[in-house]
Amino acid sequence: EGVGPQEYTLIKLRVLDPKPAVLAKINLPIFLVAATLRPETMYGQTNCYLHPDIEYSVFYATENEDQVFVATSRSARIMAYQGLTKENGKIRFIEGLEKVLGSKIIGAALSAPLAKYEKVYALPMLTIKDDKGTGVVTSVPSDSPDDFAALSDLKKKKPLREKYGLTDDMVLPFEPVPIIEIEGLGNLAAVEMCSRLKIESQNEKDKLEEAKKEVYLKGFYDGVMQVGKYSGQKTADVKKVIQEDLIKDGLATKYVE
Ligand code: A2H
Repeated sequence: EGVGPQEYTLIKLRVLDPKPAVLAKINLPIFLVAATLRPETMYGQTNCYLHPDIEYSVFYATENEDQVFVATSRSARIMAYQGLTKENGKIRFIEGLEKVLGSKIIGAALSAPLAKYEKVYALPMLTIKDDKGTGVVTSVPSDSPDDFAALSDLKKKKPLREKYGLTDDMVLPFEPVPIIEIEGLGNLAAVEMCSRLKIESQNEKDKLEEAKKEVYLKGFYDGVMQVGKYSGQKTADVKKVIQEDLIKDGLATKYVE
């Protein structure tokens, strides 16, 4: 990290009706834009994460301003210099929505590109950093130990769900989806590593670091796709084409920071 620019794919998760109260008056398509390094894992999305205490900006995106994005204001500023807003370097916020706490959007129903689940939900993750990506993280618990740990916390702890106003149907039905086979780790690699290391919560930083190293390295290069158009091919070989497919279909965009 910190060495040179990092290219992310921004995955566009569309906010479905009924929209959360803060977004209810907006009459354009609204997207939570999640920064990922793993576009080929989008088949395994089960939810999206926001930090409840981070402030997000709601702003007009694309050169026609015909869409609305939700992301940190820091990332909005960067997007404005990458041609993702109408005027280079300028952001037009939706009136009154320059700063909205994540907690006000948590619970929103979303449509996630390539996901098996037709509808997923915005859920809280307390380890999201506000100075990386967009502050929006899409969740792939099959292949990301962080995502699996945060989803497991919510499943195990009813008081945690209640604290954020989540109903059981937003959390409990969503199981990790097998999408990538990794030699020695099976087809739910993150679940397997979390179990081997006995990871109990999203706060176990060191163990999660170890799990991530293992899953990420192997999955990134030698994983074999089990689903979708490129089933049977290696993750390293399909990452780029899947990113391009998503962009062509208007479901993603590139972002560099
Ligand atoms: B990845 P790097 Cl399946 N705070 O996407 C915390 N985590 C963030 C973040 C933020 N502000 N912004 C992005 N991320 C996550 C998929 C994925 C990711 C899989 C496996 C590993 C993995 C699904 N979540 O990342 O520090 C996003 O999660 C492992 C590192 O810039 C993004 O890619 O390298 C990744 O971290 C970017 O982290």
